[in-house]
Amino acid sequence: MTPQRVLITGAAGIIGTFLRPRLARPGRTLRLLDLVPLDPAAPGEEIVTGSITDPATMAAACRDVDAVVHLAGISREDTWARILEFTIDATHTVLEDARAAGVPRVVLASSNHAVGFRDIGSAGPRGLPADSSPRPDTYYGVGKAAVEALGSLYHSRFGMDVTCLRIGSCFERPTDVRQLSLWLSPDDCARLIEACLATERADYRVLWGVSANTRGVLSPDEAATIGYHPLDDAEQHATAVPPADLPTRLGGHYCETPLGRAEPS
Ligand code: 15L
Repeated sequence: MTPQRVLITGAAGIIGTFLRPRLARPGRTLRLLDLVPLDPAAPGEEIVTGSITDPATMAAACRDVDAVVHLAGISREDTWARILEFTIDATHTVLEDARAAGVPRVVLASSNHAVGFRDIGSAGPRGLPADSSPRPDTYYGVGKAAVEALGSLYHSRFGMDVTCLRIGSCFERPTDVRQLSLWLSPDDCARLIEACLATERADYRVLWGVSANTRGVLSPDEAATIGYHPLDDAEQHATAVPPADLPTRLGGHYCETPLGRAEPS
C-alpha cells in the first residue's frame, strides 16, 4: 500500500509546486512544508511553515508520517557555508527527525551535479549508470553527494527505505540542448516519486530522475527496477530549442561556474 501521509519539504519550490497537485490522491494526506507561505491547504493537505534547519519544526512535521520527500535546500551553486547549512546539515536534521519519528521511507532530491564532472561521451550504450560514484562539479554537487551518503548511512544503520534521485533538469519544458538529454517532465517526476513511494522492500537506491528522452544519456535501467516508466520525451519540444553542441560534461556550465558563487535564481 502506498503511504497515506507524505511530508514534502520545499513544497513551494519548482519541483514541490509540480508535485503538489500531481501527488494528491483520495485517502492520502500531503503535509507541505516550506519557509515561504504556500497557498492555503486544500482537502487532503496540511501546511507547515518553517525551516528544515530547525529540529523542532522537523520533529513536529515528521509526526505520523509514512514517507518524507525531501526537496528543500539549496538548488544551485552557492557559498560553502550555505551548502553546509541548508543542504548537508539540514538533510541530517530531516533524516534524524524522520528516524526518531519512525518514518520508514525517505526520498532525497539529489542531482546530476553530484556526478557533473562525468563525460557524457563515456556513458556507454545504456547510458551512464545511476549509481556512478560521485564526481561533483560544484559545492552544490558535493552537497548532493553528501545527501546521498547520509541516506546510505540511515538505510544501513536504521533500515529506512531511502531513494536518492539524481534529478536531471526538472522544468516545465527543456530550453537548451543539454536539457534535451536531461529533462525530467513534471508528470514523469510525479510518476517517479509514486514509484519510490510504492517500493516493497526497504533498500538504498540511487536513481536518475529523467524522462524517456530520445537523446537520453542516463541509464533508465535502475529506475525501471522500482517500476518507474517515464512517458514524456524532451524531443517533443526540440524545435523550440536553439541549436548548440551538447556539453562534454554532464553538469554543463556548472563545471565552469566559479566555486561558491551564488547564481541569481
Ligand atoms: C539542478 O540540480 C538544479 O537544481 C537545477 O536548477 C538545474 O540547474 C539542473 O540541476 C540542471 O542541471 O539543469
